[in-house]
Amino acid sequence: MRIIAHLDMDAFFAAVEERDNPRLKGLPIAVGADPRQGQGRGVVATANYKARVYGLRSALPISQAWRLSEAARRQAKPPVVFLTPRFDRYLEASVKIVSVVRSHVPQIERAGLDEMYLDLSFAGSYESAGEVALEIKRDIRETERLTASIGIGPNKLIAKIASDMKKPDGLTVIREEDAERFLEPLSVRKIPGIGPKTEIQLNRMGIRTIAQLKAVSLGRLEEIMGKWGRGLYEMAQGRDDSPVEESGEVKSISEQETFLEDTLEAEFIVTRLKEMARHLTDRLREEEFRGFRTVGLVVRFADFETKSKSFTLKNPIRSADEMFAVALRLLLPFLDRRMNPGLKKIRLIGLRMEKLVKPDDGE
Ligand code: TTP
Ligand code: MG
Repeated sequence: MRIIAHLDMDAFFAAVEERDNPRLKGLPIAVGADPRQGQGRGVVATANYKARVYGLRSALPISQAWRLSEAARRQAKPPVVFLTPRFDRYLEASVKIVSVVRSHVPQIERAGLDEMYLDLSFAGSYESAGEVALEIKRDIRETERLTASIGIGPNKLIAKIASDMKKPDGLTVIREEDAERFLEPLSVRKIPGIGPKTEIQLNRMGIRTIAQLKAVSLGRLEEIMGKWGRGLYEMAQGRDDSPVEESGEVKSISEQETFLEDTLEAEFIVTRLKEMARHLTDRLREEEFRGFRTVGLVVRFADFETKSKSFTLKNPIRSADEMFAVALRLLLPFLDRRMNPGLKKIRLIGLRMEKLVKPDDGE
């Protein structure tokens, strides 16, 4: 019998900020782009639970977040404290949380900066697994002063959905025999991989809940979803055999920046690119990779048209300078008519490292 847990930190970036700065205690907080009195661009990375009461959430445009905060202020409620992200702090916290969890569980799989899967099969029963989860939660609270929510189930799918049920600071245990009934009333959107577009597509066919999805035949799902149909069919029944495995945990590391103003000023953009390369290679070292072989660049123009390019090298890149050199070659055509015939201004650039090389990978 497998017993799997999914652990996800609560309002992660905001929680780290609140912990690090006692003056923020109890206030609504949003971490993300600078709101600039409502003129800011970019989005909210995350909001703490106090700010979520005002309607703030991840990916909300920062200008809207500002308006929600101002509306609260007019009702004599505390306005939102807006903070810019400090990724190095979140990464540091993430590394520590992983080591706390490892001291309780031998087999874990990191699934992001603030989430991971744990194989708790060794506990032998759902009761014992629940106790292990409570110990882990307590340990994280005591050593890191942060709260996590944990879901437990017969596989990664159920565990992942369960961890989201009682946020923040929750623990939800779904036994194998209860898994199908647990899923049935939930929105199809709860299934990892079903995003807004697929949700709309399914809704149009009258499929809103997982129970309704379950009633669709495999053949029909394959017709609608193509290759993904089978996976979806399995998940609708609550089945997921994928193992908790460490390998390939982090596939890429990326960063993006929305400029304060759309611009085509080469010197400015190149300087930002250089800074991002430096920052990314720092993260590479902190994540203990030896290097990477693919550089990816995303350019979003003022009209939101978005282009991406990547370049893969034979030998791993290790330094910021090497990364910058490759990134610059990818960027330059977007600054002139080669890849930007209308000479449109640029709104955002993103830089990504892929094909990450681990210390134990042979060359
Ligand atoms: P999540 O776990 O999705 O969100 P959260 O931890 O802030 O809140 P919850 O309690 O609901 O789990 O993401 C983890 C971190 O990743 C989050 O703190 C900020 C970052 N993030 C973004 O930068 N942009 C996004 O759109 C999302 C969803 C998250
Ligand atoms: Mg989280």
